[in-house]
Amino acid sequence: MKICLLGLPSTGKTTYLSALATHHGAKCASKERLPALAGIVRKGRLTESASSAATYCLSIKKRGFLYQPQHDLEICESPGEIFENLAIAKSSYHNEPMLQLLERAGGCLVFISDFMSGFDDYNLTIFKTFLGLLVNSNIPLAIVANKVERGEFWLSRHEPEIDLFENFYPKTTSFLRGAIPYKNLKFFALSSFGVLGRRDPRPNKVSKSRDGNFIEVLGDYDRWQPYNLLAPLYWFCSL
Ligand SMILES: Nc1nc2c(ncn2[C@@H]2O[C@H](COP(=O)(O)OP(=O)(O)OP(=O)(O)O)[C@@H](O)[C@H]2O)c(=O)[nH]1
Ligand SMILES: [Mg+2]
Repeated sequence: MKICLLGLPSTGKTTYLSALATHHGAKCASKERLPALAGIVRKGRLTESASSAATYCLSIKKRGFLYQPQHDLEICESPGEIFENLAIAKSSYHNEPMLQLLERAGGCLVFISDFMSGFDDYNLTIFKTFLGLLVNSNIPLAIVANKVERGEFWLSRHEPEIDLFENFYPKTTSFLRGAIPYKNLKFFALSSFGVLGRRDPRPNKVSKSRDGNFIEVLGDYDRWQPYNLLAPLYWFCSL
């Protein structure tokens, strides 16, 4: 199954793939192998924003049951600019790279990492254009609140749909609920960095200044416990 990984620049898409590669391994014969990305987070490297989409393969099996089929996923990371472009260019003609990316897609994973009032209209515009481009309106959409290890969002991780999306982006949330069949829309909370421990909910991250920019990288590698990495992927496989 092909899954498109979408979101604005710096929402943590490549870091997510790197966390998946490190924590869950991957095996697949074709395309770029996900393990190529393992180590990016560990080294605190700033990931380059790619100019074109890159595809990685991952096989997953749900643990804890006697028999579970294996699912082979092709995760296709889109450069943030392609998603960002939806805010300004509304026609299919101006969104050709997005249309190509969506071909054969069995699901879309959309990352949102900033929850600030004032961005509801911006997100609404993006999602209106995006849904207009979807030829197959039955594609399942997992809307993911990323970087939720942050203190102000950590408690919202149990009910991200209500406490994050509905709270910060009410118009966007209600638009999505109205436009997408209930069974094809789900909201998740995720953090590739996680917190320091079960009894230590401090975010496992440090802030650094790089090339004049302020960035956040993983803090303590030995205590690295990402939060909810696989949940959206399991959901796609269960539909
Ligand atoms: N706090 C926090 N920061 C994160 C997390 N995941 C990624 N980041 C940081 O977010 C920044 C952007 O991460 P990327 O993975 O490069 O983002 P991207 O979505 O791939 O960006 P583009 O490829 O440019 O679209 C980096 O500084 C990461 O260290 C997370 O779970 N928590
Ligand atoms: Mg990236």
